[in-house]
Amino acid sequence: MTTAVAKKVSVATSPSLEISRETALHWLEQMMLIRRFEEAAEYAYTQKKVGGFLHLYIGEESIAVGAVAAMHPDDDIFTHYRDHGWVLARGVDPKPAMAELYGKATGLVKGKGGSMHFASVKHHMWGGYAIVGGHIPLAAGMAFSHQYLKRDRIAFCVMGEGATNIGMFHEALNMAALWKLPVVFLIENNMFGMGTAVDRASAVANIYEKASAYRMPATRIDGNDIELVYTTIQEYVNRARSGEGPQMVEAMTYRFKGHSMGDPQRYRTKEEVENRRPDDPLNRWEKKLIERGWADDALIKETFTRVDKQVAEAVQFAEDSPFPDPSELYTDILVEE
Ligand SMILES: Cc1ncc(C[n+]2csc(CCOP(=O)(O)OP(=O)(O)O)c2C)c(N)n1
Repeated sequence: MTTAVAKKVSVATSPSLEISRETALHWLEQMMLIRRFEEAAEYAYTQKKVGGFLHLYIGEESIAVGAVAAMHPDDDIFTHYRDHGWVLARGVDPKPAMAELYGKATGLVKGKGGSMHFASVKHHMWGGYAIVGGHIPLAAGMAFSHQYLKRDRIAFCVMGEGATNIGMFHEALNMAALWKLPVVFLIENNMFGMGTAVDRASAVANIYEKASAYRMPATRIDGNDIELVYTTIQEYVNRARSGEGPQMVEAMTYRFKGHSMGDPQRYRTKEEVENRRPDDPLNRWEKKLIERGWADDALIKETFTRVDKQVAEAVQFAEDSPFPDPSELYTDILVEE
């Protein structure tokens, strides 16, 4: 593989279909689950049942679902704080996920992390980091351990485009490239870092071009096209796994909600958001499945009903669960030898 400088943006066209109807419907259900889970979380937040920060992934679901499908279950994922979708796509039960948002003892990390720190070691899901860019060197470190111990695993590092302006991004990319580490960096370019548009924050308009400074293969894709996400990530993950060193994919997307709850969104107009609605990845996938004769309105409704029930049960579980005992303040803070 030669220098990064990437392939052209793939906007509208999907690659030829290689997935089964069963897989297609599974992806649909996973995207619906993430959507409904977050809508329920948003509602609970407005009722003051969920505290702290809450960053919603609505409009970006195809990236997590497509990318997770392209990896091995024991590949290690590190994400930023916009992490609910990644954890659910990895197969984590929505009940402990919801309980974590509620700060309950039955939560994914015992109610001590909240929205930004979802993690499940069993699922090779290492979190959920609130410091922008802070997890990038951790992913490189995990990739180093895979290489050193000759494991057949890669590290997968998810971040927003804003994180690529942070020093740790460059340090980690440099070392990853120098040591040819098995790591894939995925940039979810949702056009804004908090209230700052990408072109006001990054000197480089095409984020994936930053990889070329480290001679890293990179590409930019339409992240709202789930099949394209799947096939591209599969290709880049395979390369990292087969010893070709670090890789980068920039997935273009758009977040429909504010940066986090309470964002007045003065940096964009309502019209701008509405104009992006036809590109909603869930609706696009529904339409595609109907066109292919793989689903109809009744099946879609039925799937939503199933997902709604699952989310309602998760909310009930969170509501019914106890808060952690105050003694929990003193556990999980040191590693015992
Ligand atoms: C080191 C650091 N600086 C600033 C912040 C405040 N902050 C939180 S999210 C964010 C924007 C990051 O945007 P991006 O990486 O594009 O991710 P997105 O939220 O759009 O998914 C900022 C500046 C932080 N958490 N950490």
